[in-house]
Amino acid sequence: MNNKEILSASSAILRKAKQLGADLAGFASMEDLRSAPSFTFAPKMPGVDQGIGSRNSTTGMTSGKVKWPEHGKSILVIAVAHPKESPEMDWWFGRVSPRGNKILMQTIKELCNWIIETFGIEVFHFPYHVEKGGIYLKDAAVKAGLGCIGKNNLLVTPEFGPRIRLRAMSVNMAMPSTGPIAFDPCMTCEGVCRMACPQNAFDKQVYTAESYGQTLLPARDGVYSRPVCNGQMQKNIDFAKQAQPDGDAPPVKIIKYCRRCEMSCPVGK
Ligand code: B12
Ligand code: SF4
Ligand code: SF4
Repeated sequence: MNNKEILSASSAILRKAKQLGADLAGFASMEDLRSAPSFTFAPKMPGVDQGIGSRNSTTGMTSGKVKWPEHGKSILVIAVAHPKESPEMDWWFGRVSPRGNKILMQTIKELCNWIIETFGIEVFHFPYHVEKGGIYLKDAAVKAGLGCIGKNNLLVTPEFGPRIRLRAMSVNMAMPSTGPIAFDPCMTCEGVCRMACPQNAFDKQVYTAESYGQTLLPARDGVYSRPVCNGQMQKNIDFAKQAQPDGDAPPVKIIKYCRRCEMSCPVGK
């Protein structure tokens, strides 16, 4: 494809992503992403592949390291809004994945098929967990121009604030990157997200630039404590109540993970 055709394919793919269910979509270069903060930090972080948000590794990579797909030049990141008015989009019904997650998976799946049929480009649907072949999605979203990393350690978008969930795929064609964008609402905000945390996960300096050899750290300045936040997730599991999802289905535990640092942010609709 020549440059004009690549530009036209890129716009068509981004349009299609939105038709299929994405609220936001963008392209990042895979080469750029290799040196992004999460990708360089995670392999140095103790316990990165242990705990609630991780799985046993099937990639053969060492802790925190990403297994990059062999054939992939650009990464397409999509976001689905999880508005305050629809909290159930983020709930786990027993072992059944949340509704928002199903929309994300289905959208990428359909997009993969459509891209192969339309352009004949090789694609790869990234699994959610890095230990299963996934990537660090927030950094990918920043590079794709969807938003910035906020003081709450989440991707904050101009449209929906941090109330979005992410998923990604790679395409074996160098698409023009759609980011990053000049957007940083945290510069002028006192950090209500941090104050809203029920576990005070942002209270102490946990990581320093000197120890990790990089200045961009969890929650920007290294104050986000993963084990403390993880403790809250465990509580959410332990105290989940049994309820009937719908119809005649048997009752299951509905897990509502903490979202206070997300819900308290004033940015977005
Ligand atoms: C493991 C995991 C967890 C673990 C550990 C979290 C952690 N951050 O360490 C636990 C279970 C505790 C957890 C909690 C939550 N999670 Co979680 N989690 C993940 C997962 C699978 C991997 C994250 C990870 O290990 N990152 C690596 C660590 C080392 O990086 P980090 O702490 O994020 O810090 C880096 C960034 O801040 C970055 N950074 C800082 N400044 C800058 C600046 C620039 C320019 C750039 C590019 C990057 C950058 O550099 C830091 C490293 O140096 C991702 C999905 C994925 N595949 O990416 C979801 C994900 C990050 N989680 C998500 C969510 C929503 C949550 C929760 C709100 C719980 C919930 N209800 O779902 C909380 C929020 C916690 C918080 N405030 O960060 C969403 C975030 C959406 C968003 N708006 O950003 C993701 C993307 C999943 C999804 N479905 O979309 N999670
Ligand atoms: S509440 Fe303020 S500091 Fe926190 S993420 Fe939102 S804008 Fe940034
Ligand atoms: S998800 Fe809850 S416990 Fe974790 S940092 Fe955010 S507010 Fe704190």
